[in-house]
Amino acid sequence: MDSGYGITVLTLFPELVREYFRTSLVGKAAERGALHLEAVDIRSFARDRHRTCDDAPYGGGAGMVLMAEPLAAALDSVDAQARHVVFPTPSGFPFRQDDALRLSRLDGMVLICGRYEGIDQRIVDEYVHEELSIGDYVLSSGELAAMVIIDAVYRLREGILRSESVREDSFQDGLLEYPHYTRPETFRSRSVPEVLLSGHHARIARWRREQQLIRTAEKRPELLQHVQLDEAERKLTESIRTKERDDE
Ligand code: 6GU
Repeated sequence: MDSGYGITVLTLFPELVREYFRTSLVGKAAERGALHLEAVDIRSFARDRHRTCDDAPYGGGAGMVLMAEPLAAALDSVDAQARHVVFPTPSGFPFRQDDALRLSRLDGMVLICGRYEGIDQRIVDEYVHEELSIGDYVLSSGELAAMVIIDAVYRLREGILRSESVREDSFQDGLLEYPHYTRPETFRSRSVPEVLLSGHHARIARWRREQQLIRTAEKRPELLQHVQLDEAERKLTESIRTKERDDE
């Protein structure tokens, strides 16, 4: 199964990224030929004998900035002008499930891992199609964010290829997931909810939907704006939100 989906990561820590490729499920998918993975060492494109890849920012300030020249050489070596280039950065647009789905429908991507202070803006202007942030906190460099993006994208890609259901995922239907249980039936005097043992599929589906609504209303009420609710569901979530306001 070769989908032709190609992922290239440009990084100063190629061993870190290769270890992820080697150890994780995304690596197993690559072994099956479902996608192609590559980590490119930016440092090997440095021009001086010290292999310098970063320098102090013009205008002053803390930290170091990835230099344009090694990065451009690394990008050219993977034919980045003809590919979709993603720059993970805390200053990017928020990365969400629908971005993962959109990226999974392309034929691959090139990810640039910078230091958190950033990369020379001229590289962004010349090569980058989108800047994505994985959340409102700052990481010291882009590798972990790139791995997060790759994981979210490749599993959807596999889902599409195997026409496997990804519909039940959190966020795929705009709600958080319902709780899961497996054997044993009682663990430290905590029993599995009765309904799940009933074999009554309609009741189980109703209970799960209700749990999703309760969890979402409690933890992520802002997500409910984008979800179609019937009258009873609207009342349920509203009662939770009212209760939370009263508890404050
Ligand atoms: Cl994409 N990169 C870094 N360095 N920090 C982040 C981030 C990305 N997203 C959130 N924090």
